[in-house]
Amino acid sequence: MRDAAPQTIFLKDYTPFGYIVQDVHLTFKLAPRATRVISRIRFAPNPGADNKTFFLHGEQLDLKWAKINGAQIKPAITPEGLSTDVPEGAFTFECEVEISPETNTALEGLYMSGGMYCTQCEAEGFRKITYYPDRPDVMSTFTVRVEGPHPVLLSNGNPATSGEHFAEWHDPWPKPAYLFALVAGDLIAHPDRFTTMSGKDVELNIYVRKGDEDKCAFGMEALKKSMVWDEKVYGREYDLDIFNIVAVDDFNMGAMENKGLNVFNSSCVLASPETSTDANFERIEAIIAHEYFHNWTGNRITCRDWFQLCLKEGLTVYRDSQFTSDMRSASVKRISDVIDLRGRQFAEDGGPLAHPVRPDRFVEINNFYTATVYEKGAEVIGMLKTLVGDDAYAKALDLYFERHDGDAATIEDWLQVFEDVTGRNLKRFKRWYTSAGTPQLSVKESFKNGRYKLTFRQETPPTPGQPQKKPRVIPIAVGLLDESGAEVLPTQILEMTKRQQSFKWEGLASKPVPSILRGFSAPVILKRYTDDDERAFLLAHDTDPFNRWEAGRELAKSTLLNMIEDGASPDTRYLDGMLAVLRDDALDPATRALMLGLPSQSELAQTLADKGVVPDPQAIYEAVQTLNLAMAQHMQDTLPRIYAQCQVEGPYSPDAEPAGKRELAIATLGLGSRLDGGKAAKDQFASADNMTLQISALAILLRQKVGDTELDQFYAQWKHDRLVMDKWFGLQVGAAVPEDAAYIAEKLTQHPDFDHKNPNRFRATLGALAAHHAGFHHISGRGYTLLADWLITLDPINPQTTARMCAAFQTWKRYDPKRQEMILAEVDRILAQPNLSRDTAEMLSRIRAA
Ligand code: 0A1
Ligand code: ZN
Repeated sequence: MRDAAPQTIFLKDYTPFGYIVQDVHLTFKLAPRATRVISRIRFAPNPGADNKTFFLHGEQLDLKWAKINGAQIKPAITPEGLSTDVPEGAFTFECEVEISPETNTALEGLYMSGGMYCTQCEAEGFRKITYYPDRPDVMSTFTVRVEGPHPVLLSNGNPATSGEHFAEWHDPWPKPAYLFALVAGDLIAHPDRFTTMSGKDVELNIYVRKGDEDKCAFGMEALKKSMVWDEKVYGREYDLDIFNIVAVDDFNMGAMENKGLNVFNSSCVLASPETSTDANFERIEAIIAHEYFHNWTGNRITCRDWFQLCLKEGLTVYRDSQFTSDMRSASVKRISDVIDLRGRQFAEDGGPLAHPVRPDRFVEINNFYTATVYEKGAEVIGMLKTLVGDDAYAKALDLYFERHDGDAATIEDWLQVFEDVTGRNLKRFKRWYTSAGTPQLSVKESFKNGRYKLTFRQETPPTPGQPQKKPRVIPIAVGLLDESGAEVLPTQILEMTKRQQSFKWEGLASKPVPSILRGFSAPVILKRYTDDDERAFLLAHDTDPFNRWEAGRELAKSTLLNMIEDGASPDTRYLDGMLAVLRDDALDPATRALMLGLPSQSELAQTLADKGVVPDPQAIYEAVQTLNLAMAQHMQDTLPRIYAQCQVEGPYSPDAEPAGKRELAIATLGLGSRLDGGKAAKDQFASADNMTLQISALAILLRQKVGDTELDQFYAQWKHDRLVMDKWFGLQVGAAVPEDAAYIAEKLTQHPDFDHKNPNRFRATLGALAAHHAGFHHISGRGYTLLADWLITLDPINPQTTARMCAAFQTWKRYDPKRQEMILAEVDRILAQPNLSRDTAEMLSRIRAA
C-alpha cells in the first residue's frame, strides 16, 4: 500500500489560476533517453483570480535551469511541481528540462512507440513534458520547434518554417496543455484535401508506419464525411490549414483529439477488408468522427476543470452517434448503443464505482473516463433534445458556440443556453448530471370506461456517497396499439417530473397495449410486470423498431430466467417469435441479426441479482447454450435458406447494407453449426476473402471445438499483422468453455507474441478473460488469480491500463460467498503491493468499499 493517503480533489474547491498565459514557445531536442525541452512562457496576473501563488505542475522532470525575465532562479521543486516567487505584473518564465521518452512505459507525456515519438497529454500528461500550469482553464497559443533526424516532425496548428532536421509549428487557437501533441518518426502520409463550406482549402494526412499505407483510405473517407456532416448539421467549419492523424501501436485509449494533430490507437484508424471486420470499419468511422467533432466540442470550447469532462465527452459521443445514425441505420445504431449502455454503464451505475455524470470528487482523473461520463453523458443530451425539441436544440447549440467559443466552460454554462433559448427551468433536469445511479421506473396500468391510465413510479437505489435520491425529469416516449397491432396513439413524450405520476387517455374503444420508453427515451430500468404473451405481441407488432427489439429481448430474458431458476424448457413463444423474425423479409438483415442475439450472461447475472437471486455463472452459461441449441433446432429448415440469401456478391464493401447481410448470415451460421458440427463454418473459413467472414467462421469452429487446424492456419497467415494477432489472442479466450478460459489465457500470456506492455495485446488477452463471464467467474477462482497476477505485473509499467481493467472486479457483490471471498482476496493482494499506483489504488479501494 502507498505510504501517504492520496489526495481527493473536490469540485467545490475550484479556484482560477492566478496568472494567464499569454503565449508559449517550446523547443524539443529529441533523443530517446535524453530529450531536452526548452520552454519560454509569458505570464500576466489574472485579474479574475485572488490567489497569486505561482505553482507549475511538473513530474519526473530533470530541471537543468530556470529563469524569470532572463535571470536565473532557484525554484522549490517537489515531486508534483515547481514554485517560486515572481515579480508583480507580467513576466517571462523560461526553463530547460530533460526527459526520457524511451523508458516511458506509462504512455503518458512524451513516449516512444515502435521507434516513433508521440505524446498523450490528456488529462494530466503535459506535466511530464515540462513545467506548466497543467489545467484545462489555462489556455494559450503555442509555437513549437521540433529538432530531430526524423523525416516527419509534427505538432499542433499550422506548419511554419522547416528545414533539415527541424520543423516549426504555430497554433493560433488558444488551447489548454492537454491538447498539445508532438509526433516524430519515419512515417508515410496518406494525403488528401478538403474544401470547407466557406471555400478554405485544408490539407489532410493520415500518417502511418511503413507497411500500413494500404490501410488508410477508409479512415480518410470517414474524415471527409465527418467534416461535411459537421458543416451541414451543426454549421461547424474546420479552422486550420492542415489536419493530421497519426496511427500509433501503443496507446492507452482509442484516440485523442489534439488540436490539428489527432493521435489514434492504430486499431482505431487502420482498416482493410482482409484484416478488419465490419464492426472494426464501423467503429473506426465513429471514432474518426468523434475526434474530429471534438474540434468544436472540446477544443474551441473546452472544460473549465476535469469535473466538467462530460461537457466535451457526452456531447461529442452524442454527436458521433447522430453521425453514425445518419450514415447507417438509425434504429440499428440505437439498439447497439443501448446494448452497450446496459452492458457497461448500468453495471457501473449499479456497483461500487457509480458516480454522477459530472463527478464532484476524484483522486485520479484518469479513472473517470468512464461509460457514465461518456455514454450516459450522451444519453442526458439525447433526453434534453427530446424535451426541448429539435428546433430549440439547434438554437441552443448555435448559442452555445457563439457564447462560449474560446472558453473553458461548465455544465452550468451548457444548461444556461438551453434555459435562455427555451425559457425552461432546468434545475431539476440538472440532477441527471449531479446524481449517480440508474432510476428504476415501474408502471401500473388501468382501463375503465374508455379511459386508459398509466401510473409511473421512479426510484433510484442509493449509490456511494449519495444515500438519498431526488426524482429526475424523465422523458417517456409512449405509443398505444390496439389488439390488431394498429397504432391508436402515435409516439408521444410524457414528461415525468415527480416521484409518482399518472397520465390518462380518454375515449378508447378497448384496452390498448402500451409501447413504453420507445427508442429508449431515457437511461432507466423499466420494470413492467407484464406477461410473455404481451411481449410476443409487441415483438410481432410494435411499430417502434427499438421496442420491437426490446420485446424480443425481454422475452429472451424471461425464457432464460425460467430455465435458470426453475429448470424450465425453452419457451415456444420465444422460439416461434424468433423464427418469425428470421423469416421476416420486411425487416432489414442487421435488425434481424440483432434480434436473434441473446442478452449477455453478465446482464442475466445482474437481472438475477436485482431480483435477490444469487447468480450461478455456470448455470447461466448452460442455459444460454441450451437455448441456442433449441433455437437452431426450431429454425433448422430456415437457417440454410437465410444463410444463402445473405451471401454478398462482388467486391467487399463495409457499408451498412452488405455488413448487415453478413451479420445475419453469420448469426444463422452460428446457430446452424450447433447441428452440423461446424461443416458450413469450415466451408466459410476456407472460402472467406474478408476478415469478417474468416474470423466469424473461426470463432464458431473454436466454440464447437473443431477449429484447431484453422486456428493454426490463421496464425500462419497473419502472424506478421499485429492488429489481426490481437484478434487471434482474444478469440481463443472468448470461444473457450468456462473451465478452460483461464488456462487458455494463461497459456497465451506465455506465447512469444504476447507483450504485456502493449495495451492492445494485454486487453485482447486479459480483457477477453474478464469479458468471459462464466470463464472469469469459474468456481476454481483461476480467472481471478490470473488477472490479479497480471495487474500486479502491469501496474508499475502502465497504471492507467491496469486501473481500467480493475473494473472486472466491480460486480463482486452479485456473487455467492465463496466467489466474493476469492475476489476480495485478490483485490487485497493487489492493494498490498508496495508502491501501487494512485490509479489502481483508487479503483480497488472504491471497489473494496462497496
Ligand atoms: N479525449 C479522448 C479520450 C482519451 C482520454 C484520455 C486519454 O489518456 C488518458 C487518451 C484519450 C476521446 O474522448 O477520444
Ligand atoms: Zn472524446
